[in-house]
Amino acid sequence: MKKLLVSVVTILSAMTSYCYGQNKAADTLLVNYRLAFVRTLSDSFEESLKSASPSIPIDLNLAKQQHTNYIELLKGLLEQVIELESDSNHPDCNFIEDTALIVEDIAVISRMGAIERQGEEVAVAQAIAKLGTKKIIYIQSPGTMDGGDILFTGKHLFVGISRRTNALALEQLKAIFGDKIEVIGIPVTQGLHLKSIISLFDSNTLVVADTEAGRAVQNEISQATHHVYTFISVPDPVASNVLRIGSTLIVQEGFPESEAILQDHCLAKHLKLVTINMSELIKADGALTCGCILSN
Ligand code: CIR
Repeated sequence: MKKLLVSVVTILSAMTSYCYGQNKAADTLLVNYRLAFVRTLSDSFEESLKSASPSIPIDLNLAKQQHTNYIELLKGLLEQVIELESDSNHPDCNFIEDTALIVEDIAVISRMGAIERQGEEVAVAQAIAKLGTKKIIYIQSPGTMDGGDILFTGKHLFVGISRRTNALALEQLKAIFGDKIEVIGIPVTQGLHLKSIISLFDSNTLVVADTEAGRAVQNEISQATHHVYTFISVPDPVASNVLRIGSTLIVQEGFPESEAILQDHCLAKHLKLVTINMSELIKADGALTCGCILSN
């Protein structure tokens, strides 16, 4: 009996470490990006789209400095950062995440939900094509998609159905990825994008805003995935958008309560938390993920 018990325990512990190993491997693969595309902040940035009414005036020089700091931070974490020139006809062009989605060897080029932003994707598609390693697929009209609505966890591709991304784009994404990854639509009732209220901590853990909209998204995700994710709830919606690259978690500076919560989780998972001040980009609804397109 004792022998049998020992064998069962041994098998169980072997299974646990195998699964842990698998998860760890999946996690590493997911966040160990090799390169990022970024786009210089335009001189016309003060004219960017803003949801606040009245909008808060932007300090352009400070915005440029903060954006440069962000790019420098990425350069320290990645093998390659490809910087596209700004386009003054597109004041929002530095928010490059919205223009395309890269998942492994597939790049989906957005048809962005805000008409003012359509066209930003042209230079981005050209730059991705130059890599020569990605199959490029365009979202077709009348589908609209902003990259800020796409949350990829390795297991699932969550697609925020928002003011910017519609159900037709969701159908197209299901056709593109559906045979490999489960693609799930998540209604976004408040805020700009899905990732304005939820983002990736690791392949099993998501950071979510402790707001009505955040809780609604958390419930949707939990139910649709049979509760496979753990959620880290933070009080500041802006701080719910974190940027995970390798073993570093980039967090917005200036939200101490949320930062303390994230720091505890980082310590538990041996991750390094780094903060960055993006006050001027926040005024144009910019989050941390929106400044880059990451790729392995
Ligand atoms: C916009 O309204 O499209 C821009 N002002 C902000 C885009 C932020 N994008 C993102 O978080 N993915």
